[in-house]
Amino acid sequence: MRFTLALTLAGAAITASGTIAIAQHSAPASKEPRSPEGKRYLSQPLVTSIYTADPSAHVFNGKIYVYPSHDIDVKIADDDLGNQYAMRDYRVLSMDRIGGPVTVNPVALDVKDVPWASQQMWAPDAAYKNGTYFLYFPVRDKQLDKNGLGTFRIGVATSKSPTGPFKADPKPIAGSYSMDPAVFTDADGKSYMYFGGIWGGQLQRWATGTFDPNGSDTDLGKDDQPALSGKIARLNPDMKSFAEAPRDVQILDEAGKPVLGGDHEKRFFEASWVFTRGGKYYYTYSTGDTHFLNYATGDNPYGPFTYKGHILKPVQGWTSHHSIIEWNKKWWLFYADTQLSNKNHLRNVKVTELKFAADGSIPTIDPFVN
Ligand code: FUB
Repeated sequence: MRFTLALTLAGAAITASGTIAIAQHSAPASKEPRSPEGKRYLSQPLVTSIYTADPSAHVFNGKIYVYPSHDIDVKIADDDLGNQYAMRDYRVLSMDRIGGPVTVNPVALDVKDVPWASQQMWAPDAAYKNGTYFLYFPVRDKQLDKNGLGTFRIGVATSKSPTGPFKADPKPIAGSYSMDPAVFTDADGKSYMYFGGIWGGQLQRWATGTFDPNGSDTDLGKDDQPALSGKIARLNPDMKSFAEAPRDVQILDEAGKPVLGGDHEKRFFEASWVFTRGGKYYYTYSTGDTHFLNYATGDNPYGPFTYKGHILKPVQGWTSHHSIIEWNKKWWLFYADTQLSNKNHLRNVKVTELKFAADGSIPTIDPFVN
């Protein structure tokens, strides 16, 4: 923690708008931060004045905006449902260039201003269309399950500014459930929401199409069956409603068979993100309990997608959640670890360059360097 404070004070400047800008800089080799195991980190936190995770990055009008979860320090023990992730609001990060100063903007949306929500504002995403910015966010509603917790739904909020404040619609998106929305707009202008996450994200409770409030808290014990799939639904032109019932995003293995539930290094857990490159659709996601970021490729937004490999090896901390953008003729992976706190629920967003081989494959990134 001593290091965190020093970095914050050395690198922070209050801007005219009253927001806090943090300059990234490298520490001298001798003072370079190291993991509890003594490893050097591949990259440094984008900001240190607040804890951030689940970074959804976008380029709007040539500027980079990151829509992260805003982690807070609550005294809740870690559990498989993720109760320790008790976030209450969103704050947008913005920067003119990667490697430059990062602005932490004021609160963009607070859970108290979402009429249907109870708690846990988890990984958001954003989109822009016709002069309006859309913030998509998962949060528990007020319909309690067997654990006394609300059911995750996905909400939408709008603003004329990419940094908010955003105004939430009075109800969640009809037909939405689970968490981790990621909105992808294809070259033809059609937009799709990918979403879903198992365990705390409740996707396993929707296996029959309707919510089972007494259903399992995990996907365990079904190793020989096809793994649970993330979901996709095309959005209507209003960007606020589904144009169709959600469908499965199927991931096939190298033999063309569905990835099985027991294959924890390949199966979908949470954190969908889609981009296109070289005519291919890349479906990327987290494997949760094995802590990888993976990718699979297909030839249309719905898939099926064929598993190709790991994008990122496990970071420090339990969760791994990311986004990928092209900026300034290079590709960038935004991700998060727990460098600043070494606590699973207090994460910090980072960025590193993502490379592609000539055949479109992605060499696996190690979040630590030797
Ligand atoms: O940040 C809360 C949850 O943890 C996210 O929604 C998941 O993707 C995981 O990062």
